[in-house]
Amino acid sequence: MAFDIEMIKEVYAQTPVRIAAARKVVGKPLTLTEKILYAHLSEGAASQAFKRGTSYVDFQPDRVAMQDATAQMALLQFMQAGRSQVAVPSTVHCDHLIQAEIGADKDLSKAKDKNKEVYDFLASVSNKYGIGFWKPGAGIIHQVVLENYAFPGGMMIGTDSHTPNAGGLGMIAIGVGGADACDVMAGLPWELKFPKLIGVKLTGKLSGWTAAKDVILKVAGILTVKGGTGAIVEYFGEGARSLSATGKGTICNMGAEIGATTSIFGYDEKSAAYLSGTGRSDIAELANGIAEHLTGDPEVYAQPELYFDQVIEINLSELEPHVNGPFTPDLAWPISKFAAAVRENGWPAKLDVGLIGSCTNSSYEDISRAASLAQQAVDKKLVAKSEYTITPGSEQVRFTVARDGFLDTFDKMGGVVLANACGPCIGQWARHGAEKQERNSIITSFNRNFAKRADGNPNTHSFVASPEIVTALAIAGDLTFNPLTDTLTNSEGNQVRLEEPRGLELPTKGFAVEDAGYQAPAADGSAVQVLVAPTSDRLQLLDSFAAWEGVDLKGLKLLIKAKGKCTTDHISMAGPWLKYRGHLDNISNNMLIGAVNAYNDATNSVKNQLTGAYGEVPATQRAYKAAGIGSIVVGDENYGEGSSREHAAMEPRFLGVRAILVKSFARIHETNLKKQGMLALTFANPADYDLIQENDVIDIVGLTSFAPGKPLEVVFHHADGTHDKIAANHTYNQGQIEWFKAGSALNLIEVKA
Ligand code: MIC
Ligand code: SF4
Repeated sequence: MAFDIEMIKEVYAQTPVRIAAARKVVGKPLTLTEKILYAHLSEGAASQAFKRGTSYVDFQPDRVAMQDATAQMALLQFMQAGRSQVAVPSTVHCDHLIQAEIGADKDLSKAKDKNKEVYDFLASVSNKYGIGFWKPGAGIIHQVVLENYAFPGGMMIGTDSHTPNAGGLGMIAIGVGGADACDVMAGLPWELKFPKLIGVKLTGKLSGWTAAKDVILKVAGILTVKGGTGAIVEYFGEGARSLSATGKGTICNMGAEIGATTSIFGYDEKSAAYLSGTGRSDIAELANGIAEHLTGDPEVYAQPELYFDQVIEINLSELEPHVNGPFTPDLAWPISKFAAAVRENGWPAKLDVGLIGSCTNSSYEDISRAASLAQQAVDKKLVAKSEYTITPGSEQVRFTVARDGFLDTFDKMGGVVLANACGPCIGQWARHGAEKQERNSIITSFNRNFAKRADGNPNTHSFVASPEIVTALAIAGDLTFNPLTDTLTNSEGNQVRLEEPRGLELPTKGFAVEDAGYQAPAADGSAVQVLVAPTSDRLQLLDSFAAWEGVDLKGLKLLIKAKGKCTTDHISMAGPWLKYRGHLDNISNNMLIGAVNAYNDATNSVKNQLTGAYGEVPATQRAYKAAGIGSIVVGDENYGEGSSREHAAMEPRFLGVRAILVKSFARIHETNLKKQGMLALTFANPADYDLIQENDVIDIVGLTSFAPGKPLEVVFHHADGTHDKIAANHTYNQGQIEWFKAGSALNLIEVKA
């Protein structure tokens, strides 16, 4: 069904040849990352010693994966590209649109009903263009990919920022916007700035309460949410080899939270065991045949500081379990310091809900280790004080853990098993009472904990930890409980201690599944009709964006000067808005509604410069659009952090915003803006952020000689008649400037098609 052994054979035939060619030009030992990148240069890209962080390089990924919430826009664009079939193996996964409310079965059948139009659309487009379709209930994209498609030494892109999960199996897997996926599916090369390389040397071995999750929680604390921007993180060392493949997947998956392009581990015995455990021993055999090419050169790992741009060392034997948060995934607390942090900061110590699962922590190992704690709770007569939910990552994992009795154990502890889907992780959570906006705490084994993300309540303090720590804290119902040192009072009034969690990396009886939920496409899809009703409020065919008018942009209004964190959740909220992911006009009504206006510290309240009145951001921008006036958005550091959703770039484009001018960008968002024909600019001098005033009229000058490496000029005309002229940097190369001129990258593919 799932993997394409022929394609993998081809990749493995080319890999040694291409690496040998790279060795000649680079002239020194190679990291694993370099090997895989060089093995995937597109036909046209000559092998040369690329400059890290500077050279734009064309690659040819082996496959594409898309999840339902982003696939809609990706495929609407693909339909415009004029091709009859996808050029590389591609899949769609229905995971984001299932709302968690009661439990797996009821929630799934409700979702199938509610999202029928969208699922039918995705199924028929997939069928038509040769794309594999994973039905709702089959699981979360990254788990399904890890189980079925990821392979050592491969390269894939996915329309989701957590695509790097496959790095756990030694694949370069990168999250992108739908427009990038559209290029690759159309057979075009995929462009990436040759990344910087961060090496993480893992020594020692995990034990006791510490889990793979704690490695990435610790790394997030060290590197922060922007420290990985433009870099690939390569893990190595004896500690790396001791981690299970799914544990490695967790680390790579959450590497999205440090802004890394992706993260990767080398091929080793654990990878081989996982491949065999998931029915792919033939791939393990092939990989064994070229094993030396599926890991970095020994010289690199012996003296990493000579080959990586930055090196971090973590001793797994000394690593403590961590809890990160609230409101940002990089606020890292070792468990021994967490209780004091909770008290000192006045965070609600009572824990309302513990949630395990998600794409990053829903493996057999995760679930079995969490279940060992649940079993102890039952045996030791502890009644879990918090609500507790479990989202399995795939039907295969769910079926297997059900067979092995773990779901029954959770049930005895009062846990609720949710559908194999993203659910609460992306705000698909009908959390009763959230609308009261009470201060409360939750803890999850997910990736992200931005304000409002899980339940829409800005006062929910969300923390991130391993499934083991989440389970222990849910049993205690108290964030200040440290399972390593503290006891709990059981229903008989006795003090009891939770022993260290235990689990299995892979099921001893093997994985099993009745219906994995896969639907293969038609061999010839030319007769398949894809229908989009013109009256639909969920799907809308795209119109091309207008080409650049050929002159400097003058007389623009300031739509909003966003202050502080402005993630894609702030720019294009998910949760209730996910339903409009296939309808650009409708989803544009959420544009920037979560961003904080620097002039009044309020969200979704900006000054309409035409009337002087304050109004909602989307409505204000629609007023400018109606008046034929362009605008700009100003932002702070790491603007567009988080997800790959290109809606965060398409909405401003659609509503007539011309430029986004910020202190710095997150990688995927910056590319998404460029693809859609927007100007993505950064302050040459970040302090110039302070010069812009609420009533400014803005000009962007220099576009007629827009060129790589040459800053543009932005003039802020203030209301008092004075002005400030500043330099704005950009990272457009010549090809990307052509996208801007054409109105979007897609406009160019359409012309060529
Ligand atoms: C997320 O975790 O934020 C999401 C929801 O998976 C997004 C994709 C989306 O917005 O659809 C991501 O990570 O890219
Ligand atoms: Fe889904 Fe959450 Fe993973 Fe995003 S981070 S893919 S929403 S489970």
